[in-house]
Amino acid sequence: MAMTRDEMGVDKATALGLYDVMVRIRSFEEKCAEMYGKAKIGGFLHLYIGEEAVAAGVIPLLEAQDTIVSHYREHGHAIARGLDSKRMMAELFGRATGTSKGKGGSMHIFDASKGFLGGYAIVGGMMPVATGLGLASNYLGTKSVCLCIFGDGAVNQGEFHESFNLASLWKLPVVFLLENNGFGMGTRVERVHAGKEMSHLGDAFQIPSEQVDGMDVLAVREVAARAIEHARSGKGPFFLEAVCYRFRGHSMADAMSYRDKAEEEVWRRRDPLPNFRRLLAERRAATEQELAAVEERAEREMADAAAFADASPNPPREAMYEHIYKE
Ligand SMILES: Cc1ncc(C[n+]2csc(CCOP(=O)(O)OP(=O)(O)O)c2C)c(N)n1
Repeated sequence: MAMTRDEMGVDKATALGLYDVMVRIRSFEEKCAEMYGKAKIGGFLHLYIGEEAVAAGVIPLLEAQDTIVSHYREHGHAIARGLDSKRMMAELFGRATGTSKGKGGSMHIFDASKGFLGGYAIVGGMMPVATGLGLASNYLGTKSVCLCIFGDGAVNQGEFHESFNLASLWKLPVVFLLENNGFGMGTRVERVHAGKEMSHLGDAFQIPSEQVDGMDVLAVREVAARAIEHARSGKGPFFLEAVCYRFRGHSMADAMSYRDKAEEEVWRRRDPLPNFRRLLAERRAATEQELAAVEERAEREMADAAAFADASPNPPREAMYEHIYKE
C-alpha cells in the first residue's frame, strides 16, 4: 500500500534512522537464511522478513531502563534494541562468543545489559514474565516499561488472559504488542480464534487497545509513542495489535502449502522497506546516496557478523555444566 500521509510526522534524521533499522533487520535475516543454507546454523530458524516495520516502529522509542521480552521470531527486535549483530550471529552458530555463549540459539537471544530479556520458544510464555517485570518496575519504582511481544498464536493461550487481568488490575507498566501476521505455523488465525478483532480483547480487561497497520513504520511509531507514554505515566498496560504478514515460512522447513501465491503477492506489494524507501525519496527526506549507503553498510555489517561467528570457537566441553539452574 502506498503511503498517503501528508506529513511524515518525524524529522528527516529520525526517518532515515527508521529505514536504517528496517534494512539492518532484513539484512541480518537474509544472512541467516544464507548461513542456514550453508549448514552454519542448525535447529529452528524463524525469520522476521516482512514484519520489520513493527520492530522499527516501536523499539527505538523505548528508554535504556526499559525491558523487552519476545517470542522466538525475535532477531528483529534484538537488532532494533541495539544488540550486537556479531554476537547474535555467533549465538545462531552455537559459538562461545554468542549472546548466550552459544547455548540458546536462534530462539533465545538474550542481553540483560540492553534489557533484552529473551526470546521465548513457548507460545505465550513471555507474557507472565512481562507481567512480573511490570510488577518489579512498580515495586522498585524504576519507571521502566516492559514491552511484551507475542504472536497471534499466544492470544488463545491461558497466559494471555491471566497476564492481561493482573497487569490491568495492578496497573502495571506493560505494553503488550501483538504481531498478528495471520498465521500460527500453518494455521490461519480464523481457524483457531473465535473472536473477530483481537484488539477488542483488551476491552474485557479495561486495557486501552489499538490496532495498527504493521506494514507502515510511521503509523506504528505514532501509536507506539502513545502506548509507551500511557504505560510509563502509571495508567497501566496498553494493548497494541500490529497487523502484518511474514513473507517466509514459519521456519526454514515450510513448503507454505497453506496459503496461495496471489495472497502473498498482495502483501509483498505492501513490503515496508521499498514503500518507506520510496516515501523518503518522494519527501526528499533522504538522497539516493544516503539510502544506498544505509543498504551497503547493513550488508557489510551482516557479512562481518557471519565472518565473526564463523571464526569463533565452539563452547568448551566444560561449558555443558555451567549456567544450569539447580535447586
Ligand atoms: C505452548 C506452546 N504450544 C505449541 C507450541 C508449538 N508452536 C511453535 S510456534 C507455534 C505457532 C505460534 O504462532 P504465532 O504466535 O502466531 O507466532 P508466529 O510464528 O506467527 O510469529 C506453535 C503452535 C509452542 N511452542 N508452545
